[in-house]
Amino acid sequence: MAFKRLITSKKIPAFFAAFMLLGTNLLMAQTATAADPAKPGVDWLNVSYYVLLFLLLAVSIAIAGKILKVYDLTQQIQGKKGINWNNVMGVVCILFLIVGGIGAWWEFAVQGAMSLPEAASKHGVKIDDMFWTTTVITFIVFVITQVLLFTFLFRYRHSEKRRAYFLPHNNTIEKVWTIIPAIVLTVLVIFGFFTWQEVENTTNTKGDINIDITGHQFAWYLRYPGPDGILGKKNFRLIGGSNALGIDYTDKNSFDDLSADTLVLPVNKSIRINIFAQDVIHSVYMPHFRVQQNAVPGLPTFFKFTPTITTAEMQRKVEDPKFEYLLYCNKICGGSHYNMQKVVRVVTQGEYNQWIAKQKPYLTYQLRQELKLAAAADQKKSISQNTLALNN
Ligand SMILES: [Cu+2]
Repeated sequence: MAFKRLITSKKIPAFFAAFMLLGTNLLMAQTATAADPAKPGVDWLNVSYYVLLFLLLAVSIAIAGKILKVYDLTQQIQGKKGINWNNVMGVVCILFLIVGGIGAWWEFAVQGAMSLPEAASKHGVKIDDMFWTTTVITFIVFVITQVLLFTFLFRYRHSEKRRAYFLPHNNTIEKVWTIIPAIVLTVLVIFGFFTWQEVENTTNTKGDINIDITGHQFAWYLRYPGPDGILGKKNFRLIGGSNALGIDYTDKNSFDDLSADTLVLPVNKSIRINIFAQDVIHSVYMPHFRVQQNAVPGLPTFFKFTPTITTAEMQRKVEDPKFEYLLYCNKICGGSHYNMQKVVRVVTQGEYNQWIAKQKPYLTYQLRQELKLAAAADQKKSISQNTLALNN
């Protein structure tokens, strides 16, 4: 009874209509904003205009609903039938299916291209294959179920002339809707499993180039190995003064390590990024390379990938000479989280060699002085301790 009351209440069609209108209005606001290239970002004036317009339309629908209700009641007082809300509901369902279908298609056609930029790494192509397979399968299921749902709501709406067919149980239907989704989901899960195995490639964890990426509120530190190709050891206890990463200079491999502002990567070389965090959780996110890995304090991780398209090539592809790949933080890590990004530049091996030759050593003059002072202080301490011990 409660369900019948809900179905026959005029609130449902009003809700459907309002929902469709909100969607359309927000999309219009977005298109209107995007249409003006001189104004990047969200044009809030435009958005508020459409939000107000939406509220106005919602109020109008509510008023129309009230008027209909009054009309309905007067008809009933006069002994007439009044409005058949079941028919109204049925028609609204069909309208919702048509408008919703067009909306879903519009969303895909206009904004689909924004969902994933072209993959610029070897494994990215495999991730995209998986993504599109899943999208196509779920889209087919979506279309079939929505068409059936709303068509049935319309076709079998309540009618005085028809008695409902009572179907307590049907084994065939149970089998079909259990076995088919089980097979499809198993295929998708296995596909995902093998793709992930390949991406992680745990049999060979070494990269052609090893780079440390350390997140802290609110920036990324980069450390490249020097000519020896090996990154020196780190120890969080040594963090302090100019030694922001806590590099251990008892390890000779640390002496030639380099610091860099931009993450520059040679194309078609396997890159291993070692991921660290110094305070809270951050996340290394490079959408074009389909790379995302959490940076967790106290839990060093790594990710290996091979960039395949240089920045210059991508600039030509997207017809934007200012295009840059970016490294973002993808965990909301605090107030300036939005600012935690770095330019990533993929270059040829020759350009990379030129660039790396210009990078400054992490061991700066200031850090050397600090280390000398610290060593001297240590020495002084041990001498005074020795003297104390002798005196006693
Ligand atoms: Cu962050």
